[in-house]
Amino acid sequence: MLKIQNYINGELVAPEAGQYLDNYDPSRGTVYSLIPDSDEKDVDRAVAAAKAAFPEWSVTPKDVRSNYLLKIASLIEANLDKLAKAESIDNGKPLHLAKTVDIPRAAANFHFYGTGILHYAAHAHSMEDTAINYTLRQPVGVAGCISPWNLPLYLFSWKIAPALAAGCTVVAKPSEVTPMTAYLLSEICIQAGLPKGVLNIVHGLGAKVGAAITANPQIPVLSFTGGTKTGADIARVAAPMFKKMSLELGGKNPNVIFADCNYEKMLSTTMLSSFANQGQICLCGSRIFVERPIYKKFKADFVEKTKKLLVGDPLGEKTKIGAVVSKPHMEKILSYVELAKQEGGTVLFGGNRVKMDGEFSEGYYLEPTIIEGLSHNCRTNQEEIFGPVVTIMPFDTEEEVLMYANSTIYGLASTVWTENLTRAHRFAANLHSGIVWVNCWLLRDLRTPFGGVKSSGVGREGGFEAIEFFTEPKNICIKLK
Ligand code: TXE
Repeated sequence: MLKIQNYINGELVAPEAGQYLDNYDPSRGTVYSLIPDSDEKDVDRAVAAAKAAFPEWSVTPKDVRSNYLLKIASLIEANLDKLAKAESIDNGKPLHLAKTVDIPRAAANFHFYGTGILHYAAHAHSMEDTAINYTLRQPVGVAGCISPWNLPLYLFSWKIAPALAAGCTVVAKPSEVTPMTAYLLSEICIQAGLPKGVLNIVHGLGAKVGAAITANPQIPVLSFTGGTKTGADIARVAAPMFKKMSLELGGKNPNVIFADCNYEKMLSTTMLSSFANQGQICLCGSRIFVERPIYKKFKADFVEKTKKLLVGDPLGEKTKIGAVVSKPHMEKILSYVELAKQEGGTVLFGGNRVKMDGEFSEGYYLEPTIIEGLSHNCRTNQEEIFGPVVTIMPFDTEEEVLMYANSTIYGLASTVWTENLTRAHRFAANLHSGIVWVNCWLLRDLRTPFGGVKSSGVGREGGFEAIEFFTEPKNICIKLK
């Protein structure tokens, strides 16, 4: 059985204590590999390596840093099939999704920051003939990067690439639920000749390895993506240490459909925004609000199309819905379906575990689920479920649906469907979220600021925002006479 190794100081090494955790294949419900059950000692070794590498890496010319990132990007592309299959087996997502979204985006993340750093410039402020001010942006130091299980390599690389581009060295921790592609990335970094200690990957539990990274006084900057509760736990430790933090947390995103929308485009995209990656994307539109004149038609069409989504083996060509990531997560999602019924909801379709046969009989498969008849402020419509479960609800006025959309503690992403340009601009401006898609979903330009408000997080990733996050601005004022 494969024993995943940590990547510390340029080498693949066992955890100091020699302990390992089971790593499950969610499509079969079986253990298929082992991951290091690392602890504080492993994190200390990784931090020492990152600290030792920082002086040189932080002054390595940008074009040299860029070349390493571009080399990693091209090796990810060259290993697309292997990485995509590994991601699909580790996470349970359809292979097609890993091949067309996860892994290409991981390569794009390294390519984007490998080129972006060459064009990043800071400002100067002239005081005419009195003085000149210039802003020096220097890499913060050793960056801690902690990422979740839903888009493993995609989100792991989304943090690591800008940190390395900015001149930071990194101690990174992937989710213990989906460690495989982070391990394969270690091998790629060795192949790319990345200098030792520049990137270190320590596998293990959040409460042990994640907490050790968070609390380590030699890590002044933390980039985290995961649950809102965990984000709060991290902030509670890091804030009194005055660490820089980027927290990309949960979401409970509204999908607002006006009667004048381009109906066919809306319906096909809503299938994706509802159920892609088994609904395990923080950007999924899990609360669907439909203007009353088209509610009945939408309900019938949406249920009809959802019934046709094939739930099956993630490696299957025709599979649209794979396995959810773990047994505890499957049970959490099913508990929300029960809660919805207790809150007065009607399950229009789905709500059950899909019992497969043969080698998949123990896999974590759920039916895509549509629920109607709930109030906007019940728990089912307020709490993040993070599975293939959406609620639908009619509305009559723009003011009413704006109140519904903004009524949760979250504020990550919103989707709006309307052909009325004035309304699109007005409604988007009034939504409490960091991202608004109009007549599209998950259309991403990596230069744009990415992140949420309220309990969806603090800070922004993407574009030069991420380079600025991993650097400290220093104003230097020079008297001219
Ligand atoms: O996230 P966690 P999980 C939401 C979603 C999901 C919930 C929990 O609702 O059900 O979060 O998912 C590490 N100190 N999202 O369990 O626990 C952990 O090891 C430091 C939304 O995956 O937040 C993992 O590497 N680190 C999200 C990472 O944090 C800690 C995507 C995320 O784990 C830690 C995923 C600690 N105390 C889940 N505890 C999004 N916004 O995309 C855990 N970790």
